[in-house]
Amino acid sequence: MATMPVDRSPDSTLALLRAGYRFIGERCDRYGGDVFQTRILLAPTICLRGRPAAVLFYDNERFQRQRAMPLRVQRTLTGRGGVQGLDGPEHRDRKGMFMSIMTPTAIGQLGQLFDDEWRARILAWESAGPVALYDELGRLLTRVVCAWAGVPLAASQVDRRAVELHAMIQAPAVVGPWHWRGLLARRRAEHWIADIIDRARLGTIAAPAGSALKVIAEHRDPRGTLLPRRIAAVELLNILRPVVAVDQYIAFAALALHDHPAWRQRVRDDREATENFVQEVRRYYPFFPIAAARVRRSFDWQGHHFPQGRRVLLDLYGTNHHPALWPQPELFRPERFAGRHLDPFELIPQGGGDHSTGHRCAGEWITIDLMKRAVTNLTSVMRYDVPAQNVVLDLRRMPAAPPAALTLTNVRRTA
Ligand code: HEM
Ligand code: MYR
Repeated sequence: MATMPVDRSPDSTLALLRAGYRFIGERCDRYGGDVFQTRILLAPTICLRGRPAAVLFYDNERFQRQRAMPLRVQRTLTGRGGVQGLDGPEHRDRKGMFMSIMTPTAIGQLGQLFDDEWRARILAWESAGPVALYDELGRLLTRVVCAWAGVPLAASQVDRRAVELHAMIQAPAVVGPWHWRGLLARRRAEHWIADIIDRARLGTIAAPAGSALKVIAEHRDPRGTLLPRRIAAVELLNILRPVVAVDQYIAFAALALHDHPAWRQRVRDDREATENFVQEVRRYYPFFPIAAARVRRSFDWQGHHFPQGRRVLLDLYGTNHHPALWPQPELFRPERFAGRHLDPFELIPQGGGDHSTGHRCAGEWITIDLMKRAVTNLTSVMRYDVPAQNVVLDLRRMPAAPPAALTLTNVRRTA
């Protein structure tokens, strides 16, 4: 049996929160491999990165999600009782519910609403002062996703719901006031959405066929039972919150266009270049750092023992920056995707493996579609200046901070 390198610190939770996205990668580099053990949240935890590790991690026979996600993440980001923590037939059924919402027609409708809103907002941006892109997009996506999902939202409520959805995303990996803000935001948002689930079930809100509200409010498990109202709210928020979170990737795309101006021309009227650019944004920029699971039954892998119940973390960011998969990983080079066939375990910013049978992100196609549209809108529908500003990627913060800082001036509509 090979000895798994062990991080000597008695507990590395604070080190993880301090080192952020590079925590696993730095230690893997130090130990000269892609696996080590440490203690996180006072319990032994195995950390992994790379393609073979991703293949292992997404094997449902070996890993389960029950009790995998730290409570502080559930209480803010994901909610409790939702799809992320289910296994086996229960997961298959709940994931089927999500995937049934993601038809090409529905994704196209969301995209059309997004483009229409974006074009309408340019007018307001033209006459406004500096545009804080991330905040603007947060409100825009909140309006768009609620309209798409069938969730009624008064114009006066847009700001507060956008702030709540952002607060949940910003809270899981911080301590103190920003964490508390996320706890409160989740309580309020679950209350808001549970009430809407009740009204959809009573028929006092007419949820359109195929909308997320209708599908989730009316979903019956294999025993024919409706989801408890609080779980239905957690699941509907599992659509609303991450669609709003796409604003972070769009802000990263805007930052990449600013830092690599030659790509502004290249992506214009070129679908393949746009696709490659968006994939490189998802690979290069830090967002969802780590996926978590527990060993279902003891096994050995590459000579290392994985005991039943052990928590295992897969470094998504580190896999997207692994030199064996991505030559010169710290360079932003969209052309690396030209003609490259991607298997399901290489580019994993939104998880790996299969969407329907595993825990890979249900919203990956939506994310890519919205990002492509955003890149087209930023390059072919408007022009703008990016005033000198200090936009530094801080990999110690999860999620990384800079998109919040990106500001545009002199916005003009061009098409
Ligand atoms: C799961 C990332 C957008 C819905 C996940 C996972 C990651 C992720 C890393 C977990 C993978 C795992 O546990 O192995 C992201 C990122 C996004 C994004 C970075 C960019 C904003 C979306 C969107 C939606 C969505 C737009 C819905 C419209 C979900 C759901 C799950 C999930 C429902 C749970 C899947 C399951 O447990 O089976 N996402 N996501 N996400 N995501 Fe996303
Ligand atoms: C979503 O809302 O589900 C998608 C985007 C969330 C990004 C959150 C980034 C920070 C999360 C730290 C969690 C650590 C998980 C072990």
